[in-house]
Parts: sequence; structure tokens; C-alpha cells
Amino acid sequence: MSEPLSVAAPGGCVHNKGLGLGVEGAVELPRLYPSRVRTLIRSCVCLISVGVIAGLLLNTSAAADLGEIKLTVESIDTPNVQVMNSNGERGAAIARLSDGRFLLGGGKSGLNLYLYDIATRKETLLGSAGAASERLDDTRFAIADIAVLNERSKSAQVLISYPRYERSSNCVSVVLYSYQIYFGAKPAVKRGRLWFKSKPCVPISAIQHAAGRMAVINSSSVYLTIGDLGFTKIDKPSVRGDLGSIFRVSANKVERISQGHRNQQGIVLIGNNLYTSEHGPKGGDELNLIEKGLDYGWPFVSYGQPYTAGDYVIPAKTGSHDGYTKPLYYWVPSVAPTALVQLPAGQKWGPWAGQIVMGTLAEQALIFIELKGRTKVGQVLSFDVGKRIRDLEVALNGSLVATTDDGKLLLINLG
Ligand SMILES: [Ca+2]
Repeated sequence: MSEPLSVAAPGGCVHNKGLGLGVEGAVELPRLYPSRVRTLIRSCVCLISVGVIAGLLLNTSAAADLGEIKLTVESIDTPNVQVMNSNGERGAAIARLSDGRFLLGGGKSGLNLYLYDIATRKETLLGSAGAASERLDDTRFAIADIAVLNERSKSAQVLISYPRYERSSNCVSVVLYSYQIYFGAKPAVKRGRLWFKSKPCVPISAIQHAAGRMAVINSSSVYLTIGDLGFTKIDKPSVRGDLGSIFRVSANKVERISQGHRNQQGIVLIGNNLYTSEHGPKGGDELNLIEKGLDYGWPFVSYGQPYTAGDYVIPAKTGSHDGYTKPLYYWVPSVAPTALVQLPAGQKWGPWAGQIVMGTLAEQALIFIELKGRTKVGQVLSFDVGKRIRDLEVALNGSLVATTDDGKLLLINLG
């Protein structure tokens, strides 16, 4: 029951790639990409690289209830905010202020914080979240996420998370600090208290799967994802400590909510329901509904497979999630999921209002996910943007804003 691969391209790139593989209980079938569709997808990537694309049609013939939608994608160059070091390039973290401007975290130093105004395309360097000594020349040492807690007219309290190189012990932990930022005449970033530091500190060879993404709960607390950091002992619960967990964090309290995660790069709080996206190994990317006290299975079970026999950890059971909390949805093969956002209510997103959108790296697509109630996933539609999407936000006017690993901001709207 693979979904139809619909192809029609009046003036644009049209496809429904039929991602619908992984709803629990469904028969698992390989995702099909006929070569003509592959060709069309690649030709569309070329169109996108020109810059502004109009009227790309997301064909929803496989699922009539949400109807067809068209998307427009406008691309803005923001090269200064891109993280550029060894080990590739990386897009900025993004958070929106209540006045509509954005905070972007990254830049060549990985830890710079910028104020960005899309209306004027003006970018202001506010300062740095950490010292140069807290990182190595590697793009993975970069701001993972920014959460805005409290705002005044020219200042704000924000939380910033990043994987930090602990020079004295030559290892890596994920830290979360509170900052006061000033964006008036004298821009500044002043670091305050450390709210969280992951333990154990892991060897730097494993600086991967940091996660470090946040969902704001209220003006004094957030949910924070901590990935497995590629820790070779992640399969030893007595040793793995904070790794592979989700926490509720405030200035004076840290509470573990869930465990058994690999690399949760997307997190969104919808009412009281907390959803995360998670990179599996080769295949087995997940959308999870997070509930307190549950174990989500990594590294003991995964719908994916090890990359090689020499992986840092080999799941005991693959192609299965038996014995642990199952994802609401999963992807085989991998899409490499990043940020999750909820589309705003109202007319802006038509029938997709209130639904969620997920960025992807490898898939270079936005994936629209329909939630039916808390736990059921309806339509899942992929829209190629031809870029690795690092983070997502919703603008004041309801547009989606994406940061990409090649240093762009994308403004995405219904066409
Ligand atoms: Ca899992």
C-alpha cells in the first residue's frame, strides 16, 4: 500500500513522495522512487537553487481530506550566521522575539548570537554565547537552540544550549545557560547562570547526536532534549546518566521526563502534549509523543539498522520496537528530522492550520504531519526544498521561516 507517487508539474516541482510507511500497525513497505520521479525531484532542486520559487504544488491526491496545497519558498542569503568550520557547514538556530524579529545563533564562531529583521534584512551581531575555548574547530560545536523566556523593549532573557568542549578533561557535555541580551544602541550578550550540564562528559570523538533542542513551557522553564552524544556505553543505563533523555529544566530544578532517545532534534509543545522528532540509526527516524517516566527504546530497539558492524552501539533488536514506547510514526529509510513547529491557527495555512511541520537534513524537505487527536498521525506529506533544514520558526504573520545549512533563510507560505 505504498501511496501514489503523483507527478504533475505545471510550472513547478510536484510530487507526493509517499512517505507513509511507518504508522504503527501499518504494513511496512519500502518507499518507492521511480527513476522518473527522482529525475523530476532533482530538476526541481535546480529550480529552487535560483532563489525564489513560486507555486510549487504539494499534491495530496493520496489523501483528499486536507486537499491540495501550494507552497512558495523565498530564499534570503544570510551567510554571516552560517556555521563554517571543518566538518561541513551548518545552519543557524532560530528563535522569534515578540516584536517579530529573530535571534539567530551560529556564525563562524558557532556561538555568535545575531538579531535579524526580515523586513529590512538587517543583521546585528549581539555577542557570543561562549568563549572560543569552549569549542573545537568543528561545526558541531555550535549553538543548538535558543529559547526566549522574558522580554522587555530592548532586552530579553534567553536560554542557549550548545555542546561544550571541556578542555581540562578533554570531553564534551551539553550545557544550558541563561543570558540577558541587549538589542538597543549597545548590543550585548551577558551570560548568567548555568541551568544544566549533561553528564557524563563524553570523549570528543563522539561529538554527535547532541540534540540540545528546547520547547518553552513558561517564562521560567523549558523542556530540553539531550541526545546520546554517540556514547559507546549508552546501552548501560547505570552509566549513561543524562544522555538520551528529555528534561524539564528551570533555574533551580532539573527533572527527567523520559529516556531512551538517540538524537531528538525537534521538539514542540502543543497544549500539554510534547512531541519530538528523533534521528534513528540507518532508518528508524521517529516522531514521539513524550510522556513522563517512559523509555523510548534507544539503543535497545529501533526500526532502523546499524550503519556498520562497527557502530558505537548496536541495537539488540532492529526492525522492531517491542518492549518500549513506540513512536507515533517512523521513517524507513531515514529523512534525518530536525525542528518541529506547529502551524498557526487561522486562515494562513488553510486546512493545515494547527498541524505540525518538520524540517529534515538528508531528505532536504519540509514534512507536513497531520495529527488526529493526541496520538494518531494522518497525512504525512513531503515537500522538497532542496536544502538541509536546520531549524524552523513561525513568523508573526504566520509564515514558516527555515534556516538551512548552506546559509539561507527560507520564507515559506501557502502559494
Ligand atoms: Ca525509539
